[in-house]
Amino acid sequence: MSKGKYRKSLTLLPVSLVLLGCESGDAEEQSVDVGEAVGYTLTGIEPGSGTNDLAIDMLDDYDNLEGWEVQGSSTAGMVTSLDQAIKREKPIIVTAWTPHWIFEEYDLKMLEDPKNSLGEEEYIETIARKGLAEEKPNAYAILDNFNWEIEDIQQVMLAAQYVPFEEASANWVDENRDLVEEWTKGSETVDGEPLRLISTPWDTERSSSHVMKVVLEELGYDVDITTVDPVIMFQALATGEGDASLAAWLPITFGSYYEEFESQIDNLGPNMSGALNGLAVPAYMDVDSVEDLPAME
Ligand code: PBE
Repeated sequence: MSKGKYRKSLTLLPVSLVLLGCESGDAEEQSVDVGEAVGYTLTGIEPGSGTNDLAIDMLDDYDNLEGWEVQGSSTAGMVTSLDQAIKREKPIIVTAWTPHWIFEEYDLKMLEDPKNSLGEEEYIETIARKGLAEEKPNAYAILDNFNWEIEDIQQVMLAAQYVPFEEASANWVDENRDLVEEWTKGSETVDGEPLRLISTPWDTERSSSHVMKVVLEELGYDVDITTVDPVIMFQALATGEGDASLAAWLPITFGSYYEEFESQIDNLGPNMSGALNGLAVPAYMDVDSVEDLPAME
């Protein structure tokens, strides 16, 4: 972190606290300040999302987080709080995940999580309703072939900061014909056959769903994207209301839903690897691990 910048904010503290800080040493002084400055609160996202739920469970995994809270709101709210904190060079701890454009936009670091509460590397997997393979083998094969890299999804996510997802996805498909052909090779065209993709309300899933919509519509499908909460996504496939989803973060984020619905859905395997949930902080903060966060006094 930049010590100079942090010191500037220290001058606002009562003199006694500053003196106390000097006596107790730099690291401790700063880390106690971090807890107080963030109100012993992690800035979360949508209640009911995998990331937010995992962060709540995390509080029980670490002794130093006893009494801390997760303030859930929305992903947009988390990003706004992060942006405001960074503009003022204030400490903030957010629940975050990669891939996400905030890591391109801001200088952030993901805190080490030695207990793996928010998980290790995850896969984003493709799941479908039972029966899709038999009823729409052509579409099923394309969904099954769909596989891309973090760099690919990030291109769509970044572009979609400036243009709608429809446009960002269409451009990406145009620029990545070789890869798209690997997914679609040998497939037949159809005449307006409907296909219902179920997705969740995050940019990672908006990107994958819209890219798949472009790819399938070029082949004559009529693709509808329905965006729902994670648990509803699993229910929609289990009941057959939806055809497929590209949005299953596994094995951790949606692990409990997956266990519940595993026997009622079809898993086509990962479409991307290297996703990760974690706590992120601005790089200027002097904290590297969840274990560095100060316990409440
Ligand atoms: N996420 C992005 C979602 C899944 C995709 C990690 C924020 C969640 O936590 O449910």
